[in-house]
Amino acid sequence: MSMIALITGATSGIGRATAEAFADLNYRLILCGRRQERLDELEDVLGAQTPVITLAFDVRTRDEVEQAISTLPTEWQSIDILVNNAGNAHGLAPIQDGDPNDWDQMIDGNVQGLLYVSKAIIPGMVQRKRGHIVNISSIAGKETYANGAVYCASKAAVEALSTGMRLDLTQHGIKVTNIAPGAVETEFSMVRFKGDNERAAKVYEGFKPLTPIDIADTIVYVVTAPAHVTIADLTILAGAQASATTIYRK
Ligand code: NDP
Ligand code: 8X3
Repeated sequence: MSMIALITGATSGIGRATAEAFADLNYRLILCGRRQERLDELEDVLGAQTPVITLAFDVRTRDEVEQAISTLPTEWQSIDILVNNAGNAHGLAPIQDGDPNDWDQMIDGNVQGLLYVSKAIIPGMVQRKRGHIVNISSIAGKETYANGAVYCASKAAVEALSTGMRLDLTQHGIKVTNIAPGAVETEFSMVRFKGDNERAAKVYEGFKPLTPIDIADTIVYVVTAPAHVTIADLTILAGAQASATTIYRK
């Protein structure tokens, strides 16, 4: 039987590209996000290629996460690969001007949400003694930058969780990979700047940013590595990027 992969944040950007790449491998897909119309469209398009189930839930709400995952039919419950990708930045402001609502979205979504989804899936992996968890962190989890304290803190937490999960789960036959992308052109900056198109576009001006496919290709690489190989931690930057904030623009 083909692998079963659950991807959070599959309705856009890195998650969507990963769903497409996994469909090319004929993996069975459980695709998650909040936007039902996008999930329906994904089911139509990728469902023609491979079996697809979609689950609409907000990762920040523990009951919603547990309820949604509990609806999976028995034959879909043996999840082989979990891609913890859902997340976003909200705002870019000095800490003294930060909006606590933005902080809640980042901490609850990027950290708590990742934990709630993981908790719903890891015990089954432990029982089956197999599985692979891919956590999407960020270069922001390795380097804190000005005006980004809370987003960077949320991604630093993802880095710590990846390490902690690996320490706890390797003995149960479960691999854990942390992926830290640099600047990837997705809806990320539109969300960060609350729909301000112009400001979002500026983030990617003057250099060639990473594409979601670049990250999806990396995820395929890590999940198809031989059984005796664990790719623990990968940082992927744009070619013109030397650090989170050092980008050589023309
Ligand atoms: P997008 O905004 O394009 O995609 C974000 C995805 O996360 C969407 O599918 C969205 O779905 C989902 N999502 C966000 N919040 C929630 C929530 N509360 N509950 C459920 N789903 C949620 O951004 P990216 O593809 O760029 O981001 C994917 C991941 O990559 C994020 O964790 C981000 O932090 C990380 N990352 C991004 C980088 C970049 O430069 N773009 C660089 C490094 C890391 P929906 O709205 O339908 O719920
Ligand atoms: C997204 C990359 O550098 O904009 O995590 O924070 S960055």
